[in-house]
Amino acid sequence: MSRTVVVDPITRIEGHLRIEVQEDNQRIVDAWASGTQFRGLEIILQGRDPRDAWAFTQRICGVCTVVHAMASVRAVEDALDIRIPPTANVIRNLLQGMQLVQDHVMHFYHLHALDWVDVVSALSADPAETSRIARSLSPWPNNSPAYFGDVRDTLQRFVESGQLGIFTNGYWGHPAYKLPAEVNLLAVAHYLEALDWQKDVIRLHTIFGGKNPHPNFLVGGMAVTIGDRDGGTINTERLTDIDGMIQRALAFVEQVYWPDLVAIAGFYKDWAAIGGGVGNFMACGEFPDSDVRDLNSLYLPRGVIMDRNLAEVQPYEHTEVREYVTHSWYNYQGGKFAGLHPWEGETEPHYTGPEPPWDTISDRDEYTWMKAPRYRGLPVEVGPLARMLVAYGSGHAGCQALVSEVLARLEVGPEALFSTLGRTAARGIETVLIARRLQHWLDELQGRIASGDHSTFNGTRWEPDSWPDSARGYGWVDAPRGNLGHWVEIQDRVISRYQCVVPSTWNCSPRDDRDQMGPYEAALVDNHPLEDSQRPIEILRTIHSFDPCIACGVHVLDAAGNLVGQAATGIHTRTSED
Ligand code: NFE
Ligand code: MG
Repeated sequence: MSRTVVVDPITRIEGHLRIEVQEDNQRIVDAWASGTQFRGLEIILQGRDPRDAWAFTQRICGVCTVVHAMASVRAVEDALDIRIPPTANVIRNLLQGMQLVQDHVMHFYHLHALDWVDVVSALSADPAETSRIARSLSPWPNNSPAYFGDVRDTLQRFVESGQLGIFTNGYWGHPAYKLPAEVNLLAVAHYLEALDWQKDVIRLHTIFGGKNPHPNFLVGGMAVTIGDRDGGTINTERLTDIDGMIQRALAFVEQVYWPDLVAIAGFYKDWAAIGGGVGNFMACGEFPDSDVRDLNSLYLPRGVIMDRNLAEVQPYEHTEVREYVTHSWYNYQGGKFAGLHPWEGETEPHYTGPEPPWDTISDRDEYTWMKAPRYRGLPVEVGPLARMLVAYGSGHAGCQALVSEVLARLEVGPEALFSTLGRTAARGIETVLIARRLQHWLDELQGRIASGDHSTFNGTRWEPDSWPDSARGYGWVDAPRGNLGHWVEIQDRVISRYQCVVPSTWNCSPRDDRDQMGPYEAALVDNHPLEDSQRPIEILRTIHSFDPCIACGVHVLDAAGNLVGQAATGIHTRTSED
């Protein structure tokens, strides 16, 4: 007898995600991922000035605060054949690089760690022993017995007040938690430290982009001026401030996040054989040296890996992308089995039920607001694991060194990468690489400034009368959660069509025209345990390892902000006869 287990909403994510699985004998045998809220940004953009699009698309998400603006300005620059000055390019790298580092650290501590770290168990930790462990792992200075004693007392006060606050609703005490109490306390201390750390380092955005979240962008460059005289926004004092943020970002990544990740992973090695999924991976690459068209200059390379074959990295061609709506609440003019490239893309919502409140939706033909993107007809995973596999397979020395270090310390082989644990480890590897790279970009910026290269804006195509009557462009960003594409079509100087295919759309994709599962779904049926259907922590582990953002993935507000379907909250289990 099998059971249907519904987790809705899955917490600690951005947006509304519902997971339904079929469980049989404590294994997951089938799975459905559903984005349950409709949005409408692709429609809102029609008829608007393409120079303004970034400010709208950026509101797709409050987590990846930079990347939808970046993808948008790159799409418009591609359409209008605009090259940005190298100084603007390096400023974009710094903004995006710091966002990735902040985003990944926050994901680990605030969105994912509590799937592995039992907060309540930390109450019984011995602070002296936690201190000894901390000193054995890292030179990070907050490591005294008194410090960890204070953290434990703070946690104790939370619990005694009856309000676990940010720690409410965990499956505390679940036997799947494997860390000793002292390691749990260490992780809780760093959870709290990471909150303060992130708000310090992300001030880099306020200097280069005026504010955070949602710093300012500009088609043709960046909206900053350089110079110590003339009131430039980038001056010696601010560069010193940025240098400090970069140092503190790197110190936390190398001395806190990375050692914690490797230490915690050591207790969960069984998760290196669970949750792999589709086995196809794609990266559009990121961080161009000076010109986004020079793909050889990308710090993280572009490519596709099919069927877990690390020996062959294939080229990525955006023309091979199609989106399907066979199992989604949309209509295409060409019917439910058509696959459309985003330049021909359509966004026509068509909700076919069920009426809320929902019991299950997995038995419906259509069950999500996510479209199903496919590459050469196949589902692919995007994100840190995809990027690190492509970098590894392409011979990226820094990536290979860190991958080898992790595999050696965990005593596992490369096949362990294709798993829930591999996904979480790859995010850490990438964070170390980019945190180290930030200093390189700052040095480059300072060198350009010293040599008088102060130009941050190319205005040759700013005026619409310099544009062709019709144009189209593709803007790509390898965002924290993976390959992001914006496709714009401009007719008579306004946007005639705009399509976004977003990392979480790739990963949270439903089944397609050929009934192939999307990456979340496939990962949940890949050797996947589910011990206690009332406390489905295993589902959280694998889904959170992708770092889901459903606000991004659906990206399509009803103009009035209406919730189209009101889902039941929480977890329920239904036993079926089959
Ligand atoms: Ni809303 Fe986003 C990232 C983008 S995810 S977080 O990273 O693009 O799909
Ligand atoms: Mg879309």
